[in-house]
Amino acid sequence: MGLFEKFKNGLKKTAQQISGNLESLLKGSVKLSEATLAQMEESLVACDMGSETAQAIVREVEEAMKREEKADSDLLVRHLREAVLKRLLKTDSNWVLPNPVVVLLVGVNGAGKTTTAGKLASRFSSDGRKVLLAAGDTFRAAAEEQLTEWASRAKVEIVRGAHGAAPSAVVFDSLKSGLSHGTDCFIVDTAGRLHNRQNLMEELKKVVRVVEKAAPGVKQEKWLVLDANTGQNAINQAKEFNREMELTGIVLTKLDGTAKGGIVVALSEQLGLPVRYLGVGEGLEDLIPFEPKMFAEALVPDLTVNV
Ligand SMILES: Nc1nc2c(ncn2[C@@H]2O[C@H](COP(=O)(O)OP(=O)(O)OP(=O)(O)O)[C@@H](O)[C@H]2O)c(=O)[nH]1
Ligand SMILES: [Mg+2]
Repeated sequence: MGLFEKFKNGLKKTAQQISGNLESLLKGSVKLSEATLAQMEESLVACDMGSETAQAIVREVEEAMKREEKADSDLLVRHLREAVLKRLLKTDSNWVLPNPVVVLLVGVNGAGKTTTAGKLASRFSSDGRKVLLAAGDTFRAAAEEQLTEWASRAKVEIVRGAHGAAPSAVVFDSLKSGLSHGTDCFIVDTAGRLHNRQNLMEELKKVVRVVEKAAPGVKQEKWLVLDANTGQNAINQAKEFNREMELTGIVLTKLDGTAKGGIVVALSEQLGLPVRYLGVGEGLEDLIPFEPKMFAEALVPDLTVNV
């Protein structure tokens, strides 16, 4: 299966729920009823968009439909997709990976940080960047081995510290060694942590400060790695991490599974945080750059394609 198919497959259920529902709701009807709108809102909430965002979208679609001559289901889908896309575009600039850059991957346990570090290393290296992986997870015994495995798969260098060393010390060492050897892309794996553990947040902030000091002028990307199956709690996680360390983006993993996808819209609307990459599997290549239009079309597909 191609990457895009994996991604579309993951969102299929959600897409069917959103567009499929509308189709049956509008069958034979000439008017957009309150019940239809309520049902639409419900399906948006069910796919993790959050009630605030879902309500705003439904209101917008309702307004747009008032200007149409009939309550045609294709039109309804189009307006819904436009409302979703508008939100995704809010955070979409013509972003490119800075050069040089330090990409710091943070998030709760098991979100997919280490896997994502490996995938990103491979991608950026293929793009011609000189990549170095920094094993900033010095907490879990097997973490460094796991990242070393990814480094060899991605064919990039890795810097490891002593077990139990401060993550900031490992990052400092990797900067020192990398910068003198022409590295222009540092990817830092970190230990999983809960967003409400203050001491662990301080540890991350220290990493950020060390980079600022040891590599002044090097842009830092601070990406929260989020499991797409987290549900609405993802918003809380993002808010907390963002408050502590001013995130610059999100990587949403495990979209190949039973993920719902609406969380991307909520993140965009409520936090203004851009999604940069989507994880769609456990392999080296299973990563796709986030594209708003592609995402909106997968989430709210045309009825003819979908049902
Ligand atoms: N299906 C699927 N599985 C993924 C994806 N990304 C990561 N995983 C799996 O999720 C599990 C956890 O991934 P890790 O990369 O170890 O997660 P982590 O955030 O580094 O975990 P900690 O270091 O323990 O906090 C592994 O089994 C990965 O193979 C993805 O995009 N799709
Ligand atoms: Mg890890």
